Amino acid sequence: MRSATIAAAAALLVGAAACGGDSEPEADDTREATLEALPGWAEALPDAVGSATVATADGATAFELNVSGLEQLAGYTAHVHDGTCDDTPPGGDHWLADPEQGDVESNWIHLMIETSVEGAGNGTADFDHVADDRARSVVVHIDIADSDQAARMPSDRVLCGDLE
Ligand SMILES: [Cu+2]
Repeated sequence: MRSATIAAAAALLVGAAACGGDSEPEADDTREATLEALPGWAEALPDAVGSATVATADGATAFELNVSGLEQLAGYTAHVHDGTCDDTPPGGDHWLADPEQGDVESNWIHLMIETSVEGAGNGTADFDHVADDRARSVVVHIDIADSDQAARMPSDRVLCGDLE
């Protein structure tokens, strides 16, 4: 009986391989966020806005960000976060692909941009993670070391937008 069981299992494996090993594709999902300046920054940068797209397909995620009205020639980092913009702090913590791996860069969906002389910037990045429904917002942080203005602000969190 035991060998019959093994033979059946082997047949299943061969069957899976014959179809290329494909499982059902996960549902593709595109979510967007409209980013607005957070308290403190809204007064300093009255025209600051942004938009972000988080698109999952085929087990991967594409992250796209556009910003304007920010400080000129400044460095910013954007992450997908796990809270909403009404949380404290806005956006909560980093979304983590595998929460057990902890808060490390390889576990994030993020990108870095440098603004133009007009204070605008954009970027795209692709990840092997699938942004699931724990991904709830996009937060843009300024690199405080780059900015006198940032050093006077209560937080490095400049923009936040909920993913919808
Ligand atoms: Cu962040």
